[in-house]
Amino acid sequence: MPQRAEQGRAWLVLPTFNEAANLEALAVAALAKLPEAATVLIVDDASPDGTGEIAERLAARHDRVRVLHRERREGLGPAYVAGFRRALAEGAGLVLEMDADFSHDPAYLPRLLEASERADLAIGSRYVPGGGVRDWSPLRRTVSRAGCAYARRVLGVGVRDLTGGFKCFRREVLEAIELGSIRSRGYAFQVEVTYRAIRLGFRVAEVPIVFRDRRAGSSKMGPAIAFEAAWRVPALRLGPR
Ligand SMILES: Nc1nc2c(ncn2[C@@H]2O[C@H](COP(=O)(O)OP(=O)(O)OP(=O)(O)O)[C@@H](O)[C@H]2O)c(=O)[nH]1
Ligand SMILES: [Mg+2]
Repeated sequence: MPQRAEQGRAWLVLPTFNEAANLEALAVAALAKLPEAATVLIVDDASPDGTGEIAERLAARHDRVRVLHRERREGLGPAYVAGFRRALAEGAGLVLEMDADFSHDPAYLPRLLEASERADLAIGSRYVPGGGVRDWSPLRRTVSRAGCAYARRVLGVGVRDLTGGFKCFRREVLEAIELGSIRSRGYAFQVEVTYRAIRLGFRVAEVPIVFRDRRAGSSKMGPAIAFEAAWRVPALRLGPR
């Protein structure tokens, strides 16, 4: 079956900045849930807490783990673009992305892979029946929900969880969305890639997930990232296509 072959050529891209307390356990848990031949690519932006060294140790121990070290912290968007390019260059058939802090449970990885048999882009979604958020304060929940509703409305799309970062792309999607012209750095990046995929006519499926607060370490989310998303979302409509 061609799809099985594609799942074997799955690459999981894990962006990290100061995830020393989470990375090893997360990478091991993810490897256990992925097909045997899948690859895990850690993209570390020179974390000062030693995450890069942990990634190197993992790569030395597991031949399915690779590391891409970047010199400077540039935000999630550029880290993902670099990771996606590497995965495509190495022949990935499916490319997955997730946070490296246990907010995204590796147990959902098989469901995303399965959904990508029917869809070009499968999204782990907090805002479809069966999905949800644990641990967050009422304020953070409201901000997230309102952000998603705002983006949906402004962009006129039906996808419910536009800001989430737990996804599985078929290779063709990443080849088509012109990674080089993406300027978003924070959450806006997640909105931008999904919106481009929709505009190009790719099939998008939402898979319910329960999102939890990060297990350890500190958040990189701040007002600058939320502000970027707020002004960039309307601009996406005027984007390349
Ligand atoms: N390579 C790289 N990874 C990043 C950067 N910023 C965030 N990340 C990673 O992207 C993922 C999501 O970032 P988080 O810090 O969890 O941001 P968040 O999910 O908005 O915030 P919390 O919910 O509080 O955890 C995590 O794996 C981070 O380590 C960055 O500038 N470069
Ligand atoms: Mg997080």
